[in-house]
Amino acid sequence: NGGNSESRGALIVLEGLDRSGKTSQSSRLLTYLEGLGHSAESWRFPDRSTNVGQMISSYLSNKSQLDDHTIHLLFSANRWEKRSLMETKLKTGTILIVDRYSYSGVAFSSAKGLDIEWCKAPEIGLPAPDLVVFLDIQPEKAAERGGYGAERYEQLEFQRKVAHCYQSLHDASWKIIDACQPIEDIWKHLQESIGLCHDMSERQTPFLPLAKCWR
Ligand code: NYM
Repeated sequence: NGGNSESRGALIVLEGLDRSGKTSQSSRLLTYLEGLGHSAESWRFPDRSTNVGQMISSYLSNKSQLDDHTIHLLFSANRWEKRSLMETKLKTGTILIVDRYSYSGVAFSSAKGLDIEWCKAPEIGLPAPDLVVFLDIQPEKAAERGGYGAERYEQLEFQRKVAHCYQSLHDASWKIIDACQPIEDIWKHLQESIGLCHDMSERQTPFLPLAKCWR
């Protein structure tokens, strides 16, 4: 029912540590949803194509230094600058598959020691996901996967802290998939989770904003 303005699109978020397999699963999901005749798009945060995104990219590749609070707010600003487009797409029936969202923002910054409530605050009011899928992998296993790149945060010790922070973020609504399974099994579980969400995208209710109480 692509482009059908009668029903809104679903906002599907994929979260997980670096090297947990989010990117391959999102592109597979996109192909799958398009194959079913849906209007769907695959997005990722940070979106490095904007001015803010370029500042983030430069920070991640160690070309610039920024205060931890400053970079946190830039990651958030990078989502806010895409908000109206995100909402337009959802309202006009496009399913958005988003590789990382507010939860990455909070998990990575609070892993540095920033206060978790302070980290959540700038995310309040962004569209709330209909489904959050967490690709669960032990930091040690992720590190074995072809090694990390040279970007900031891609270190085992830090990823352990991020894993711990993700633990305190997720609630019962998250779909947690063991990311150490064979790739076909991960895909099967992801498809099942999408099945649940599919009904939701047929509904005409507007999406909710992330509320103050989000975990
Ligand atoms: N990251 C990503 C954050 O620290 N905060 C955020 O809000 C987001 C969206 O950026 N290590 C971190 C997680 C990743 C890094 O992401 C770049 P990717 O998915 O490797 O492009």
